[in-house]
Amino acid sequence: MTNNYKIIILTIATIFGLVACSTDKTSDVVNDEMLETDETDDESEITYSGTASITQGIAMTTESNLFSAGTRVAGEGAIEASDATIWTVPAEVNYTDDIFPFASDLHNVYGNTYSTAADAVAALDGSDIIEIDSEGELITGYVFADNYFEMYVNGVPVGKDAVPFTEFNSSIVRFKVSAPYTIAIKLVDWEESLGIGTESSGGSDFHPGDGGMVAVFKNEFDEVVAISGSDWKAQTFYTAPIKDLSCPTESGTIRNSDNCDVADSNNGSNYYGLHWEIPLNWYDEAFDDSAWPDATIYTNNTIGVNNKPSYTNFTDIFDDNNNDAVFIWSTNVILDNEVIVRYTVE
Ligand SMILES: [Ca+2]
Ligand SMILES: [Ca+2]
Ligand SMILES: [Ca+2]
Ligand SMILES: [Ca+2]
Repeated sequence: MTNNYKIIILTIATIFGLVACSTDKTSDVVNDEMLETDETDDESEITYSGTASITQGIAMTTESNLFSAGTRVAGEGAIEASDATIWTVPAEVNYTDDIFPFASDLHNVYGNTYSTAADAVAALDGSDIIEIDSEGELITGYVFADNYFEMYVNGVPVGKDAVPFTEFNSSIVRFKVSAPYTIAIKLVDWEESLGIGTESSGGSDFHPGDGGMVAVFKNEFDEVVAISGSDWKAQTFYTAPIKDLSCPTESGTIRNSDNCDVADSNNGSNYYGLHWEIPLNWYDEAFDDSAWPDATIYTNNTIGVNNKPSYTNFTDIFDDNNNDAVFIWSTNVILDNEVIVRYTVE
């Protein structure tokens, strides 16, 4: 049950601004302007009918670039919400944690690029295989994620994406496990303007990028045992940019921003972000995801993969006529930037 309530958005920027102005004895003009701005903010009570913590504006950069070879800068930031909680944007990840293994390459212009999945698998020496159950089946997973993934099976890390942002890449994970087992993946649609979910694109400084993930899992007989689809669960934990806080709605566990504006702009510095806490044991087999929304499916055209060799080289895997894996995400593939998907293989 969600209660409607009113919050007064007093931005961190305004607080800092007032502090700065109160110590600035030389600029009465600026002081007057700031006070007027403050009055305006006080009057603008904004109706937000959801459970998220709300941030406004661009985060403080805490990591300038996780992957300096990449085309777009994959930074990380921290930002304080109106309820004084602090959030890592676009997501807390294990990219620099050596204990969390990298997935192997299907196609990665900074690593190995293969023309076929068979070539990519043939190049592996077995040291990549994560053993969850010693007597388990060898499962090979093929993943394309826009932009970044971290995958667990029964709570065990089995692979993280080699490229956090761009260029687009695709990956292989291999693990030994006994059914039933649960696949849980953290997905991040990375951002250039930290905290507001945007990137520079098409002449606009603040273009809301999109996400999307497709995955296929096969056993050692090359039989498909799981594909991404609407029978997966998907929940969002970070939604941005939000231009109007009265736009997003919640119904039960559904965090809906489908009616929110996604148009490009050249001034996103006051946009909002919505943040929800991720359950501590989200990757465990025992985590109860039954109340989570089903994944929403998206076409290849919507995700825009038809010109990307990291996808098109492997359509025999991702677009199998008999077992067509489809792109999944939460309900909003543009505004939802940190999404967790889960699926149990019986
Ligand atoms: Ca990637
Ligand atoms: Ca996005
Ligand atoms: Ca993206
Ligand atoms: Ca497909």
